[in-house]
Amino acid sequence: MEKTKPNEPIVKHIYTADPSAHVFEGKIYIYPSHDLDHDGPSNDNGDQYAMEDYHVLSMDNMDSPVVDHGEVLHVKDVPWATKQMWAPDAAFKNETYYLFFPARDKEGIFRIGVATSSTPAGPFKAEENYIPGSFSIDPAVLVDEDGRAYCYFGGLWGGQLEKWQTGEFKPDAEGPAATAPALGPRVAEMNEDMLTFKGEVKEISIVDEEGNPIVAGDEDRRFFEGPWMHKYNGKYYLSYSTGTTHKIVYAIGDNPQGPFVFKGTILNPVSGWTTHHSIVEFEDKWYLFYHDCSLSGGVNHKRSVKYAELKYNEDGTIQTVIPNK
Ligand code: FUB
Repeated sequence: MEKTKPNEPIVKHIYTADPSAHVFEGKIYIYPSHDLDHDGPSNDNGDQYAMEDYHVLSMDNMDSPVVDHGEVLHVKDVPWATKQMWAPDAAFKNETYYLFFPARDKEGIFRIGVATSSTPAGPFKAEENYIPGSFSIDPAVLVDEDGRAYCYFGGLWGGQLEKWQTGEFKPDAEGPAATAPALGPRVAEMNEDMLTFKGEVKEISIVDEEGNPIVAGDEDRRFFEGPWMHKYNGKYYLSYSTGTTHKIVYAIGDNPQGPFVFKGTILNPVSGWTTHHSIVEFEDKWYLFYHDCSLSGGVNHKRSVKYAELKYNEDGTIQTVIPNK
């Protein structure tokens, strides 16, 4: 098996995307989407992202080959789900590994489900139902140092976040006006069981340095999809994709539920429409895991996971990663 190199696909035998990287049991485990190698049509609803299962990948260290632990969960084994197993994440608590994932339910509405395993490499067993009160896509779960866990989620367009502005699913709802505050990602504290939300789902506020909300028309800075949360020097870093402008950007806050002050760009646009990432510390260095479409020659729904080292400035801001295309 080949060693991994920064800014190269970490595996080439399957297409992988939306990597959520974690250090479990002293290794890096990566929980990606598994892109299907199909030639069907594309649209703004994201129908081309027709994924059916998840694989888990792991690396002993940053120089070692990547192990593909195989299929760990298939949509046919998720009682409530019908299709589109999009960007997942994983967390460890209660001596259990939890896989969080979005998929469409029997009514075509995106929901967030959980599956559990006694090992980070799976296989995972899905719960009977999705998390009650969950909606939209792209869950990312932070287990904070005090043991409290938070689930961040949300995505515009095909991710359906616009349709939940009233708290109920409205199939024809559109996003806010360009001058109105953008829709924020959602956060819910998890119960101790890690299978249910503790309280209400809250909308996260992202503001500029003057405290003004980032507006919906500010496509270089407004939230689109793919929230990720990490901590650095006691601060909470919320990072996400800007979708239409194809950047990974970040905002910093003092509280895991916000508000967050917009700071800048972590990753410039990659090849392909989507961009999606995670951030992890391993052996005293920080890494950005991301994806692009270079291996498929630019096919938006055939993506490959890569990584790059992430560096901070002394003031806690992050140096922008310039991807190779
Ligand atoms: O992989 C399907 C969707 O594309 C993800 O849920 C989004 O974040 C985007 O990467």
